[in-house]
Amino acid sequence: MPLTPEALLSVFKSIDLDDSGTIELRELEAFCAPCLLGDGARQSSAQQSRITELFAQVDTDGSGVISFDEFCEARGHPASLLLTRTYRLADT
Ligand SMILES: [Ca+2]
Repeated sequence: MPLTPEALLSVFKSIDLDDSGTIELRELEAFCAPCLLGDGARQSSAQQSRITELFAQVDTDGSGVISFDEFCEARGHPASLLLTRTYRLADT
């Protein structure tokens, strides 16, 4: 089921823990970690670097934060597999 802009905004806000209107790397890490790992598992350096890589690819203007526009554009991007998975989780 395609995500509506409202649903995307809802996911965005759920990642933006400090309600700053942008997603920082640490917020993406905090959001993705439970999706990648089982409860209580430690984040491996490989998973850490995967999240960092994903963040850099979504942050297309290199500002160091992900704006809502960038977040929306990440849909369908080959690098957004991780985000797609999190979208699906957020969808259910
Ligand atoms: Ca934020």
